[in-house]
Amino acid sequence: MRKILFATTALAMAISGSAPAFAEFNSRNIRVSNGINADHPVGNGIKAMQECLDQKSGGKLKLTAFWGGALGGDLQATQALRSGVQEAVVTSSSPLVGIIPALGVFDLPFLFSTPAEAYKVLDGKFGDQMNQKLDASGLVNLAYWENGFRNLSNSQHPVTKWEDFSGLKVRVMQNNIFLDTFQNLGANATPMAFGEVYSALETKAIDAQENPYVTIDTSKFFEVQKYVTETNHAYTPFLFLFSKAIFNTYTPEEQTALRECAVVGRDVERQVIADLNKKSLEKIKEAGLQVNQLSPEEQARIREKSMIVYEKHKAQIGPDVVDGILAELKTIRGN
Ligand code: TK8
Repeated sequence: MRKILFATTALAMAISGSAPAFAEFNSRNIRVSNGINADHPVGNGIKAMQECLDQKSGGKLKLTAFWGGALGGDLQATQALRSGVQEAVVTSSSPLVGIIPALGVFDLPFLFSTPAEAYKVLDGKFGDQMNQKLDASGLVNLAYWENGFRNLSNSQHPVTKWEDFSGLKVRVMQNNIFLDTFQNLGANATPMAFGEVYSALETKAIDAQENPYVTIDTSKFFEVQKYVTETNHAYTPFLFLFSKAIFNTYTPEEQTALRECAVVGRDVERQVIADLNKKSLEKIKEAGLQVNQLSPEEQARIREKSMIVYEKHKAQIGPDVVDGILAELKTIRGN
């Protein structure tokens, strides 16, 4: 009898001995919405993040992704986070400038020149400063994921120089800085939510849009466009945002797991984008689109003429924010 009792107690102890590792975790269903499709590298990032969460939480923290704007566009989903009715969203920073004007700094044309320097700024002190502003607006940014360098596509003619933008009906994100950048280029710019872009291109309500190659590929814009120009005019980050109202109800262990695993997912997502970029470009060409680069002279000319946008929006973004990022880029570039 004693032996049995001892055995049972030992078993119970063995079980409870392993249990405390996950005792601080509750079963959570975390809805993550996106405007892009499941085959975008964000899909790979979410998968990697889930594997990490499974390990840390013993399978208790579950991500459920909603693709193609199924839970609403970037802005709508972000507002749902702020009011605590949705857990998470992977969103572009650009449509959120109405909530946090400082985020407009990432919309400034030709700000970043390489992914590497963008990572240094976003994953470092400057990114933290922006995270504090997001936090003050009810949004916890778990990590900066990647959207990538944006390029122009259109259905009208090749764009090889400044003058070719003239009169092009270009969809821009719901963001004043993008609106001004394209108006300044002579385009007829129209702000529009991402979810409406494909059909607006298809029905010729607009001629053009701008997004990274990976999005032109996975959101199938190549089906309704004829020309692509490698403009690299902006690198706008994705934010992996969590509702602060909901985050605050989670245990510290759950919060830490989410933060750490969002970084694991980020690294996978960025790597997949780096690998997919070339393949997406090949796919776009194979679909029959004409792709061109800008000559270095023309690239420099467009860049130079776009600098007026910095002055125009500095006050609204916050002079300290604009000067801060430019100073940090100077240090990173070593000049
Ligand atoms: C997807 C958007 C998209 C962005 C845009 O929801 O709106 O053009 O680049 O990726 O965030």
